[in-house]
Amino acid sequence: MSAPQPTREDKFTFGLWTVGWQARDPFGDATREPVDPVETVHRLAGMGAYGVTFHDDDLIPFGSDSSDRDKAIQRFRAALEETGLVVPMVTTNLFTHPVFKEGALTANDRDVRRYAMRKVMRNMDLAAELGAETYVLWGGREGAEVDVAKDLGAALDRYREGIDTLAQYSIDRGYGLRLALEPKPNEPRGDIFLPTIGHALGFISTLEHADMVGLNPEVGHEQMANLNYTHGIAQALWQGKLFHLDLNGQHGPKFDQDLVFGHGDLLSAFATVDLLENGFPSGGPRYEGPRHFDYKPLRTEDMDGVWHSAAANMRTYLLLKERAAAFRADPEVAEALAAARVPELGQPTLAAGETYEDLLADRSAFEDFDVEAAAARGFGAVRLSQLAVEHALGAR
Ligand SMILES: [Mn+2]
Repeated sequence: MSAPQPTREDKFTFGLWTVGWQARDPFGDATREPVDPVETVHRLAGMGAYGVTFHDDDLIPFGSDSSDRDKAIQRFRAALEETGLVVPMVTTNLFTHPVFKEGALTANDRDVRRYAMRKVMRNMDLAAELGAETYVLWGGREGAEVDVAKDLGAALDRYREGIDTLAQYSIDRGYGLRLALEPKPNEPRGDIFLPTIGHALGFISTLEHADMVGLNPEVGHEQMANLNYTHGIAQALWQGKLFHLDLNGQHGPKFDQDLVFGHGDLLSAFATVDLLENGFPSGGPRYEGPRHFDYKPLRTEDMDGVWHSAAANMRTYLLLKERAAAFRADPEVAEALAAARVPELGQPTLAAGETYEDLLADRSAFEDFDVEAAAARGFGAVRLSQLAVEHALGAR
């Protein structure tokens, strides 16, 4: 099979912190040197990426004075201009410094909450300057290990206050930044607030500016909670809340692995790419944003391995895109989908203009409905599953 080459049109983006991860883990020291963000921009551009994203501290080391800060931003901007890479999303590090050990926007310590809010606002200024459209908030330290050490209701009040204030800031400054919450069930905290896509969607509905707050769901984070990522982003998309996404790989419920996209549950990755590229079979909203990779090159890798892993994310995505297109174009798949009555689900249950009174009067719907015959019908889902496997394996 020939290797598809990534181009800008594929809209692949990477966090500076991905290839820049020095592979420090709870048990071991860094195995790699830091990477200059300017080098990352040039390397990724050379591979066909579309853009980069960053936390404030990825670009401007925590505690930099204003002249060092200006210098870091200036060098980064020059690299963007030279390569044409864009910055569609920016986020804040509210988790590394020990000041955030008990939380940031939901810390018990009010001074820490005020500091966290200022840290986000300062970086929203930079995000807007760089033309970003989405501002991600991952609350890695928003949570607890000890239930009675938090007022859980007040924590949600403060979370809502924080997001409402930041949304108002974006509106008043004319930044046009939409906020995207990133759910995660645990790690680094024992339990993190807004642990899944569903929790976050419920929370967003309580916000003052709910219209400009959506989600940035990550593959591994949902799979850590033993949930189906494709189903999760499908609901976010259906509710107009899929503002951005983090693609990576994970082997089920265990620590956050941040593997290369497709290097965990490959069939789930196939379904994810099929949804992103081909949409819902019956139509509806489509995701048009960047295909953003949030992964960590394995700790075993040297820098050659790091750049190889960056390319692997894009290559796997493009291969799955080809395979998903082949699946959708296969007449046998169309026939199997029809046999499974998948297209029928796109038909409203009541006919146009039909009321529940009409339904009550329809004897064929109930009194004369042959329940046993309907119960005996097979749906051929295994046949569809095998067709998907064969297409994913390139056997068809
Ligand atoms: Mn992760």
